[in-house]
Amino acid sequence: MDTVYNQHHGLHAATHEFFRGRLVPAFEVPARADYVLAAVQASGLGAVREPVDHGLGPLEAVHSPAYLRFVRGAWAEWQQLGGEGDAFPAVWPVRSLRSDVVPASFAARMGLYSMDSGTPLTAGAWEAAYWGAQTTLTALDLVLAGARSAYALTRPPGHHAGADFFGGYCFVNNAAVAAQAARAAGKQRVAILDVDYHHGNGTQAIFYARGDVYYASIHGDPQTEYPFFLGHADETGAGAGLGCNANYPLPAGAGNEQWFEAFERALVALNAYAPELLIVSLGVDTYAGDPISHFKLDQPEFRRIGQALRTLQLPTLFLQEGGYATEAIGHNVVAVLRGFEEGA
Ligand code: OKP
Ligand code: ZN
Repeated sequence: MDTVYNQHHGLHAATHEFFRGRLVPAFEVPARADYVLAAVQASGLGAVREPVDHGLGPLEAVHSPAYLRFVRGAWAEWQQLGGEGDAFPAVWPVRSLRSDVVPASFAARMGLYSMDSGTPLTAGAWEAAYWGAQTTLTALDLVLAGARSAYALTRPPGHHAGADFFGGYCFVNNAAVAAQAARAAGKQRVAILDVDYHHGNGTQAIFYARGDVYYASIHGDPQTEYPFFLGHADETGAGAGLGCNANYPLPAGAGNEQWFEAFERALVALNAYAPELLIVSLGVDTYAGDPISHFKLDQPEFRRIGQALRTLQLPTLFLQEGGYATEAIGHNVVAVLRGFEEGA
């Protein structure tokens, strides 16, 4: 299995993020990808390739052009205002406020186009997110050209980003960009399976009313876990997408057995959808050693995840999402990819 990787991710290097009202050292850091790259190179899995630039078009097929324009220019605006350090939103257009008028104020637009204050907008955020999407699209090309699977080694992650907002460390929704590009390339039914600890609210929302892209996620129960406001089991899709969204929330603290029970139910339902392509939002923050998440998966389980995914017998695109136990991410990701290559 080949990997697509880009160095531009390193330009997005937040030092701090807000946590419980204080600035704490950032969790979503360049070293995450460095560790994964080292593990991939040591694994002999396959070649490591560079992304091909597909331009803004595939991003605009998922995100609003106004949102993309804002993120692209946000750092320059922030600098113009004399901003010091990374930019954070602090005010949001919640219920009873208007979100149909785009304010002139930068602070107001930061809120209009975001969902939380936990996502530092850095000097290189746009560049990293843009090339993350190109990395994803290049890995998709490998699969569309007939490869059994490919892995997009990207950061920042993408699954919390919506059509017109950033959040949860995410700016561009790579899974959604890939699914939409696969549809444009002629795949009729695409399934996204999100195994990150956190519910992929952005991905779900983008395809919620569509029958051509199926979304399934196993994640920490939003009653207590980020992103809190989406990811419940009764969210099954709307309109043409009814029955094409499946959430498997599990309580914080869930371990190997509980997680795999839900995962296997998700695989059965996804298989019944009969997709032509599988996109895996591969977060490994389900690991017991993850510093911000609360499932208890042990290292051998990651190989089992890959083995189980292979049984679907689908062209499969793996996309990197979360995983914050920095030194363990590489091992856990490679274990999934190896498990997939080897089978049971
Ligand atoms: C992104 B991905 C912890 C508070 C939660 C947001 C977590 C985003 C996770 N400091 N902050 O799904 O791995
Ligand atoms: Zn996560």
